[in-house]
This record gives sequence, C-alpha cells and structure tokens, in this order.
Amino acid sequence: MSSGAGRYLRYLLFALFGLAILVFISRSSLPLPQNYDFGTKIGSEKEQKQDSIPQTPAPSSPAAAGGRVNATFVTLARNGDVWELAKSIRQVEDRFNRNYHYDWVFLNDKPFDETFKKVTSALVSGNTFYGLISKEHWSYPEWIDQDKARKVREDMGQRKIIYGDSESYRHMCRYESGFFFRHPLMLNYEYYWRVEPGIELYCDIGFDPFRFMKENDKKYSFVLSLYEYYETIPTLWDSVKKFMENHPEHIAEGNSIGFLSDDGGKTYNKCHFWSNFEIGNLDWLRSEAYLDYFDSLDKDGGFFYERWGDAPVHSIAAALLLKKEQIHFFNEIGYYHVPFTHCPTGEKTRLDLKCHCNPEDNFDWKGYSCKFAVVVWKDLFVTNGSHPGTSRYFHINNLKKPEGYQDEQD
Ligand SMILES: Nc1nc2c(ncn2[C@@H]2O[C@H](COP(=O)(O)OP(=O)(O)OP(=O)(O)O)[C@@H](O)[C@H]2O)c(=O)[nH]1
Ligand SMILES: [Mg+2]
Repeated sequence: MSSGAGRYLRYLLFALFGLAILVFISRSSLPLPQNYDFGTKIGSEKEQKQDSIPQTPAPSSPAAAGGRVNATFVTLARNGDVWELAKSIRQVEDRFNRNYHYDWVFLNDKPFDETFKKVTSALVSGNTFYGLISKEHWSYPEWIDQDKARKVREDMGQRKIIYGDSESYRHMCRYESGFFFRHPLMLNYEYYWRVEPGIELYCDIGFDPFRFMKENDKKYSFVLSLYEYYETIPTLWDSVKKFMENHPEHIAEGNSIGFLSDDGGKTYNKCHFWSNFEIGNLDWLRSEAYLDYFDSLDKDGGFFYERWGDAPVHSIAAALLLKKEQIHFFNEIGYYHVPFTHCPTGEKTRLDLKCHCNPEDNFDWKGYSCKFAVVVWKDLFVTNGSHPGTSRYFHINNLKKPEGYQDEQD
C-alpha cells in the first residue's frame, strides 16, 4: 500500500468515527417517548391483545408510586369522527395519560377502518382495543313497533327537536345507557372514563381520578350538570316511578332524589349530569340494580318512542341507586364539550393546574346549571323564597360558595 493510499484510508476512518459520534449524540438527545414500542405501535397488532391487563407504568411516572387501577378510557365513535377524536385524545394524553398509560377501548357499530386505528393507536400511550358492537346491542328490541317509532321521528323532526329525527342517535343513546359496559372488551375493567370527539381538557390532571374513585368508594362522577330538553323525555319520569314501585329494594338509602325532584319525587326537574364526560364504576353499571332499572325503562320504549338520552338515564340511576356520597363532582378537571365549559372555580387551582380556560365561561354558577343542587343536595326539600333558583340551597345550608363564584354568574 502506498503512503498516499494509507493517508486516504486514515482520513476515511477519522471521518467515519466522527460521523458515528455525531449520530450517537443526536440519538441520545432525541426525546423519544418512554416505552415506545417500534414493533407493535400499530393498531392491528395491539388489537389482538384483547384480554391483557394493564401494564406496569414506567418507573419515572407518577402512576408508579401508587400503581394503576383496573381502568380504561372508552369512546364510542364512527370512522368519520377520527379527526375530532384525535384532538380529544391528544389533550387527554398531554394533560393526564402520558404519565399513566391507561388503555383505551374504542367501540363502533361498524368495523373501524385502518386510518381510525392507525391514528388513534399512535396517539394513545396505553394499549388500544377496537370493538365491533353486536347487532343484538344496536337494533330494535322485538317489543318495539318500528312503524310507530318512525312516525315519532318524523313528528319530532318537523318540530325541530334536536336529533329528534335521527334513528342512529337513538341507538347510540340506548347503547350508552344499557350496553357499552357489557361489551366483551369492557368486561375485565372496573372503572371507565368516557371521552367524546371534540372535547377539550383545560387543566393538568396531577392525580389519578380512577384511583381517587376507587379509594373513596365513588361510583359515578361528573363535571357539568344542566337541564334536559323536556320534549325528549315527556314520560321518562313515569317510567322511573314505575321502576321505583316495582323495585324498592334497589333504591339506596341516603340517595340524591333531591337532585332530581323539587316536590318529593312527584315530578322530575330535568336536572342531569352531562354524560359526555363520565368517570364511573363498571361493576355498578353491571349490577342487578342498574340492569333491572335499564330493562324496566327499555321495556317502556322511550328510547324509540321519545328520544331518551343516556345523560338523564345514567343520572337518574346514579341519584336513586347510589348513596349521595358515591357521586363525585371533579372541580379540578377543566372541560369543554360544545357548547358548555367547566372551568375550575378558584384562581389558585386554575394557576396551579396550568388551566387555559376563561373562568368567565364557567357554566357552574349560571342559571341553567344544576350544580348548586348537586353540591348541597341534602335537605333539598326545604326552600326559601328569598333565594330563588338553586342558590337557595347554598343559603339554607349555610355553605360558603367557592371563592370567585360571583364573577362567573349570569
Ligand atoms: N359508532 C357510532 N358512534 C356514534 C353514533 N352516533 C354517535 N356516536 C358517538 O356517540 C357519542 C355521542 O354522540 P354525539 O354525536 O357526540 O352526541 P351529542 O354529544 O349528544 O351531540 P353533539 O353536540 O353533536 O356532540 C360520540 O362519541 C359519537 O362519536 C353512531 O351512529 N355510531
Ligand atoms: Mg358529543
């Protein structure tokens, strides 16, 4: 070998060595996600792990300190919802789940397409599962007169009642009311957190709400409550009263009837928890009490002959079948679903949690919210004429309203 060729070889070796060092430095400074699994990130492979239990969280994550609860996120969606849902998932991950890696179950009455699976499984830090809903859970029960149901839809459509003319919306409401917790993919979990397309999370969630629910024996939780549109549920309360008469054994002692009725149970005041956000206990929904309740309502046909929503159906169940302490209001979870906002009351809370919502948008203390009634549902039948509306409950119970609530009223 000539000395010239040897020199070139030495230059080449130096250059290669330098390049290797550069690659090493740049790779080690790339913020790759923890537990990033290059081989199994795509939905089709993850999908097969249908019965796996939650994995142990990464040692550096807060979840590692206490361990995870047996829980999952759950979303009912159509393929066309993917991009609105992607926004929701991104926020849930950024504000909470990137530290916990809880699973996410997606349910659909039609098969999910590849785009839906690819996009969602890339965004979720836990395992993702994609379930097809059986015909049995998404169709007319044999006792429903479909001709009558169609006429109702036409009539409600003409009266411009929201989703009044929609057949699929009715199946969706019935499914969320009575079946999602019985889907095979949901059977192994104890808690669920419902997420819809297009929602926003406004604040960091620096604790594990699932763990909070479990450790405090909470069965149902909410962030927004409001009045239902009466035209969609004219006979719902009659149906509920029938259930209460037939099943007094299921009505909990120390329940929240006062949240539902201002006249001792004679009529329904239409207050309900807004169920597009829910963190709840699946075993409660699978209990004999809840299933008897759902079956009784389902037999009366109002999911199809009216347009009963899963929000009043879940809320009435929670208020009657649970002790009032088992329902929880999460002030700390800033949330939006068109058109309402829950922005935590209390400036310190909002700053500590890096909330990006405008407190003036908070719906809690506005006239159309039922929140006052929730917070003070004990002794609800006592009224005081000088404090109209739900505010009277704070007054008669001598409760201090949260700091800053005045700025958030109508
Ligand atoms: N698979 C499936 N999912 C549905 C169907 N209809 C609604 N959903 C889902 O069910 C949930 C509730 O439906 P939405 O359309 O959001 O109903 P809503 O919240 O009352 O009304 P919006 O104000 O439009 O959000 C969402 O997660 C939807 O993606 C359907 O026909 N099939
Ligand atoms: Mg919605």
